[in-house]
Amino acid sequence: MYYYSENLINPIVNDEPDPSAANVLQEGLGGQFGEMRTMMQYFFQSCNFRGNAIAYRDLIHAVAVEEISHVELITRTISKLLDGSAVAASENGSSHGKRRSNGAGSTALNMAKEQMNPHHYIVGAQAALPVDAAGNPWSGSYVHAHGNLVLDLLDNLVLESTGRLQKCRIYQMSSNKTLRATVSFLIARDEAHEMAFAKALESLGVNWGSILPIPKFDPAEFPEVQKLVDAGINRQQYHFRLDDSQLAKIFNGAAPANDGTELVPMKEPDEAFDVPSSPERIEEFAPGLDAEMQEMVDALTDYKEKTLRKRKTGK
Ligand code: MN3
Repeated sequence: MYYYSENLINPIVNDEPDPSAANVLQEGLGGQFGEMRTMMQYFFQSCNFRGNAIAYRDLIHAVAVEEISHVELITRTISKLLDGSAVAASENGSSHGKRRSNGAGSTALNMAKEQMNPHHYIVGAQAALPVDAAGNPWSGSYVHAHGNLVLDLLDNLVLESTGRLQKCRIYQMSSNKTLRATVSFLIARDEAHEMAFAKALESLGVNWGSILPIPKFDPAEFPEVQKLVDAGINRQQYHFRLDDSQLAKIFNGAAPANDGTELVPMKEPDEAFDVPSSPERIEEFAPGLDAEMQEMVDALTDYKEKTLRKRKTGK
């Protein structure tokens, strides 16, 4: 079973809408080495696990559960970068100005035609899609669950290293703070996951020497990542379980980066962050409630708020 807590694993930072930045970030969500693949690959590997090497299964499962929150974080980041981009463009062009209605003759979504992926406006309502940066739909064929423990761990290390490499490239494509905050967090966490799978292989006889992490870079060129590394999140792994996990049997001691750092197993991250709410988008008919339906929604919201207040205060 799974339980949910309405928190983000990292905050989404405010900046201007940027549809091009949103589009390159799609590679990190629905690309061949993106978060949707890591989530599904580790999930299938842990569900299909055979034999009694439970600590290895628990380690793979721990990362699978964390990847769900990465999918959530990057999806919301892409949506944040898209949200309001059509209104911003039409205000800049000053041919339309502010509007509350999308009446006949309106070209509120005029800018969508010129975007890298107009599906962000036609199919989604200025929101993320399960596709890569070239618009290809995510595919289950990306998922590798070989049934062979060593091969699965090697495959996972390649996946994390490639994901981290691609995110370092995406970081250099935009200085937008919304994009950089999320990408930097994912670069730091990919490093932790490289350590997790490398440590598991180390426990089976591998000596990594000095090849990890992949890629290596000058921290001064990635200041947002360095801040997270200084806070130690690139050496932590969480298991997110209400019952017990054997994660710490493998994820402990010297990091396989062999740089003098230690691995830190944890139940959950030290901090959790608010999930931002998304405004209505009249030009996208989202959520598309008319006055009558809105009244019913308001009544329900009122009811819910009143019930919650009653439960808390007894009044
Ligand atoms: Mn991830």
